[in-house]
Amino acid sequence: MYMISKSQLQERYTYIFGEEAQLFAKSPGRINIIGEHTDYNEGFVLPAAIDKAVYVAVGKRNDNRIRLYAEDFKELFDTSLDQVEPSNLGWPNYILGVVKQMQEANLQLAGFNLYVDGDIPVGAGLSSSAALECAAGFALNALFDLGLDRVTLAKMGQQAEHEYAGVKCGIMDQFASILSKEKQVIKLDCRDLSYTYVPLELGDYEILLLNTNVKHALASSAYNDRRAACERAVAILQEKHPEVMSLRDATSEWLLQEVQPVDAEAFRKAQFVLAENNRVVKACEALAQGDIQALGEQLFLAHEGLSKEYEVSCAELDFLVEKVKTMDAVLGARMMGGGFGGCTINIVKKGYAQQVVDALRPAYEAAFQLPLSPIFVQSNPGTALLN
Ligand code: GAF
Repeated sequence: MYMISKSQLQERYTYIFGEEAQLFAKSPGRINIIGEHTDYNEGFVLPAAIDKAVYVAVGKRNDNRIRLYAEDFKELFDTSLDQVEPSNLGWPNYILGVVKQMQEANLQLAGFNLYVDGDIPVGAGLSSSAALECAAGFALNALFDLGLDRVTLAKMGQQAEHEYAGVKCGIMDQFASILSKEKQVIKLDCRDLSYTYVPLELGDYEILLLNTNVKHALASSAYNDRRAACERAVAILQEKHPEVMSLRDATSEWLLQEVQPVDAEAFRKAQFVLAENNRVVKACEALAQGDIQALGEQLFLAHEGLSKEYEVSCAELDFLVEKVKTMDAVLGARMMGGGFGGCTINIVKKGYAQQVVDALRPAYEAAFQLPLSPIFVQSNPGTALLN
């Protein structure tokens, strides 16, 4: 069941561009059970696509123009294939960045129109930007018969984010959007992109997201700073251990001996990454054994690390995680995604979600003068064409 139907997309596309769209695609947002800031350190992540998505409608043009329309902004953007460059408007960059990747791979594109709509709350940490990159890439791949596989499209989306949005992200979000399967989480090894699907079976529990409605303007630069700190730690380790290619190769002892005396900040960040990778492994074991309590404990521990060591949380996220620790109906919670705002992910006893929200809301809204928005999500398959 699609939130935005193909006929709605066709109607809007025709209204905007004056002719019919040829193809429609949908690419979902994602949750991540555990494993934050591990992807760009060649570690593990455990994401799943959700039932909220970006939808695109595309059609070929007879000239070399690229015309894009975003329903959220009611904005039209126009350029040509030989002038693909970052735009000040922001949103076109997620599409243009992917087009640039295709051009750099010498793929044959022609002019096209692309219409975007979606129902992923922006700024909630549910990867609406990765979903847009994947939806656009997937649709253009089909429209121009480019023959790209899903992993290549995920990598192009990631590169678009680096070059056109300025965020040096890992591969998790694009990978989850494009490769997810219903009722499964992906255990992805970001070192070699090998992956397995793990059934998301939570027994008497379910996932509840709590959106803080905080969007920090400096989130991208803080994100890039964290990545830089991890890279510093690797560079220090390499002086004595040249075989170290990423924090995946590091040991706690080496971090203590080599990095701590030289760069205390890089040490703390790297230490978090090593611990977070171990938590993903433990969480997968807990999930496989149906031990949801043990899974929940790993989430609480992850939040502690993200907040105190990695320093990517904020007062609003900390508040929500602290409060649910005292609730019997919640087995685990943590901030999710890059951080500095967005959502917490909570493992809540079925039938108790509303009670949890009602218990948190007055205190949250009084403390921060922001609404608290629950988001109920189901795991969903990845990117697909709409038939
Ligand atoms: C953002 C990034 F895009 C991901 O690559 C990942 O690093 C995540 O933050 C943190 O785990 O969503």
